[in-house]
Amino acid sequence: MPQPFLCSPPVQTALDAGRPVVALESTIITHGMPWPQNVEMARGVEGLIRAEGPEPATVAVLDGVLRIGLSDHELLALGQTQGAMKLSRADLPFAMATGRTGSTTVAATMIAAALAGIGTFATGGIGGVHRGAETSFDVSADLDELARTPVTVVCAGAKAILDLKKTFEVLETKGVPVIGYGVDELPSFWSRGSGIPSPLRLDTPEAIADFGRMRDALSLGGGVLVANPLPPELEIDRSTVAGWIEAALADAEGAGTRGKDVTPFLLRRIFELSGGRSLEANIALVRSNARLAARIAVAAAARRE
Ligand code: PSU
Ligand code: MN
Repeated sequence: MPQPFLCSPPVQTALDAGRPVVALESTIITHGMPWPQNVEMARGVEGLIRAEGPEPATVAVLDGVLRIGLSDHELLALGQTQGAMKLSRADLPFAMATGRTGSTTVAATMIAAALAGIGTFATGGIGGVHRGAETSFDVSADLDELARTPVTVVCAGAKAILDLKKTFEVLETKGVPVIGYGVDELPSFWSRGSGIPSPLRLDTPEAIADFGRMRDALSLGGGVLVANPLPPELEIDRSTVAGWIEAALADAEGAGTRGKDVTPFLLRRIFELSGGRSLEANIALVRSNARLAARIAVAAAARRE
């Protein structure tokens, strides 16, 4: 069996030279944001990472090939694709074996990054324990992936549509370190606070790189979650967000939304209810996470030299 993935030429060159690379997910492009803001966001984020030094590597499955790093043309095409699959650990190899096109969630992007030797990954918010999980059992595969795959994931916390307390309890049980970046309270995606204390706190990219090295030295395996609050000028008040979430959850219930469709449905509904404000905040937080991930990747590469 040949190598099951294909790196773009710039990503391959960077990896061969030992230069830093930052992985990016693509579910946010196909299922998390509307066209054309999705492609604008994806291009902007790649540019920000390059400006910090590392090479960006957006991950997706195109016609059955697991691609690590997309050309601008491919990014544009993916952003306009209707009916792309949303791929996690279970269905990534299914899409590859059957020649399908799909975007990768946090879990599947971590798998791809680890395969290619990329240690840092930026996203918006991870999946987690859904509200009502005590009856629906809806818990994102992202949490198990963080427990098993050695990649540092920079996010703005878990999406506030989830049960955040349960989400962070599960991460603690699984031994996933959760680091508040420069803050004592975890962010909740659209807002800087959540009422949940940061289990750990670090204040610089260098300190995060040092922490990663210590984990490597102990052969702990598994990932690290860095929770980076969005810029204060774009955060949305938690009580305002709470109102949109209540309404969106009621609509999802009414529409009988289940499983993989829940997260995209809620994000779309909240976008409508917020008059686009949630999208503006979402783009700002992804950009901020990309910049931080780039700096962590640079610090980690400097420590390997
Ligand atoms: N963050 C966003 N938009 C998204 C997602 C995260 O701002 O669309 C995606 C991520 O890819 C995450 C996925 O892995 O939602 C979680 O989906 P689920 O809850 O079905 O596991
Ligand atoms: Mn789910």
